[in-house]
Amino acid sequence: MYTTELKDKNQKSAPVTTVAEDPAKLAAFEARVAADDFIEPKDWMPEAYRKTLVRQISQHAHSEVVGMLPEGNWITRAPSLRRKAVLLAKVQDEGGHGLYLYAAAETLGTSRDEMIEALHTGRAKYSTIFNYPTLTWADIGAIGWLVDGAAIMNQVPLQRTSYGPYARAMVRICKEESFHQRQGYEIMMALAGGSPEQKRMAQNALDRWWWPSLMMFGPPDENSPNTAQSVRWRIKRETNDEIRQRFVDVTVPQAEAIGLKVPDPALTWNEARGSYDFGPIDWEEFYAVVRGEGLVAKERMKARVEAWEKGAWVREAANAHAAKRAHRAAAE
Ligand code: FAQ
Repeated sequence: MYTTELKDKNQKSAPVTTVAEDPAKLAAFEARVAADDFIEPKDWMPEAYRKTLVRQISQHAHSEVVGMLPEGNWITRAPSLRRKAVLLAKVQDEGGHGLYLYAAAETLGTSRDEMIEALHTGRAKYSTIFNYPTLTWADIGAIGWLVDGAAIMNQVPLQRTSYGPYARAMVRICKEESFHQRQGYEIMMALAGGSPEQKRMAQNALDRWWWPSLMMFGPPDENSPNTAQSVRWRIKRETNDEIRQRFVDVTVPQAEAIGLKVPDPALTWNEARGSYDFGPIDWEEFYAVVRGEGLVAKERMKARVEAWEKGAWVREAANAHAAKRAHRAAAE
């Protein structure tokens, strides 16, 4: 179910093993999906649908939790009390998103412990974006603006994903992500309108985060082994390339509005399409980061595992407290 092995871009193998399903049940399931009904935990579903959901939700949940690390590094270095309070709240929100998503995956029969174990042993994926370092305060602005911006673009359609618990988790997550995006853009706005040095810092952050943000949407549709089936099952409502294009169209004017330049010499407005044409993405870099070769991949996983181990006493104390309350309630 979990793997760090990425299907090579030229490999067109089926992403999930198909098992023979009862044709009548399958037809009823597909009719419900086609009618835009939500599928709920106790409903019958094909095994491949369940596996695809667990795979995507696990990747998503881990991204939220690992995503706390690059920003967490800056909480103690935020330039003012206000910025510190906002960043602290944002990082806590990301932890909450991870929890809603782990809970959604649990309704599909995969426990949080299993998922966390898969993450810590390198078998589960998380977004490539979090394997890039946060070098300056402007990176915190760029993450909120671009990374949360990309996350919202991807997650808004997921509010209508066909699996009920995932869709409902996304409604709340999207509300919080839009605050995150705005706080990031506000940081960028302040820096871009500040001293020449601050503006350079903002431009430098945009230069480094732009292309990795476009990679967040996943491989191009023709090399995405999961998209076609996931769109058929309405797990994904749109394809990787469609959402990536929308992100570019919305974000380029935002950069221009604050006097920053998107680092893409090929970027041009295409009047006929009503969209921007943009230059080629370095997919070799994407595949390398997915394989675990990101600049700070090892550091991220070390920090995650350490946090998990150091937090063991909290989990033990919470369990002991719950057991004590249950014991008392039973005695009464
Ligand atoms: N990084 O066939 P597809 C956030 C993998 S949340 C790593 O196209 P699919 C919040 C993919 O898993 C950000 N791996 O796959 C925040 C698959 O491998 P597998 C995360 C990637 O699932 C902000 C293989 O490549 N959001 O940022 C990536 O149909 C700030 C083939 O790809 C979500 O996860 C990647 N970028 O489409 C937190 C949203 N892209 O599993 C803190 C939900 C692809 O077969 C601070 N997920 N892969 O071994 C999705 O919508 C989808 O899973 C996609 C990929 C669109 C990411």
